[in-house]
Amino acid sequence: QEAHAAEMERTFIAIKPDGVQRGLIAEIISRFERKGYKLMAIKLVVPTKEFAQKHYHDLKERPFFDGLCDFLSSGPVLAMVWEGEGVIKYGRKLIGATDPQKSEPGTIRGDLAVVVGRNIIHGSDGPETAKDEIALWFEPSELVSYTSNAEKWIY
Ligand code: 3AN
Repeated sequence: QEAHAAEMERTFIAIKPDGVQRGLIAEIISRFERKGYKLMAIKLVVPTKEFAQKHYHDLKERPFFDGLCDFLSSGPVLAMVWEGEGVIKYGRKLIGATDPQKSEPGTIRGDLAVVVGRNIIHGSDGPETAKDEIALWFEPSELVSYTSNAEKWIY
């Protein structure tokens, strides 16, 4: 079980200021938790605009980049690291399409959001991004390694 745990995939998930302000923290966390993913790190932070620009650096050529960075830095963001088999890809599935109008019902954005500029949650889109985003948002010492009793019933 220990060797297995060491290989587990991790992703960075953030509830953006709209999700926090709307009181959706518990709702969103519970979807990852009930699925069987494991919470490794969590903190509530108000990012600076410079930090938001770093987080979204891939989008800096897009017309909505400035507004997006203003928005991410406009209030508390709940930053998290979740771990589990396939968590990067399946986490994106739980989240739903970027545009909530195109997100399926049953997904977080499909059930809880209406427009793309207020889509309440971020999730890393691949293994490299996950590694970079975890390193940007968290110190290694903030990741908590532990055994959960549920794991032997999930895997
Ligand atoms: P995702 O968050 O699904 O990975 P990205 O990386 O393409 O999608 O976009 C990052 C964020 O940028 C989105 N979550 C959304 O808040 C914002 N965004 C994307 N497209 C638009 C758009 N056309 N207009 C406004 N904001 C957008």
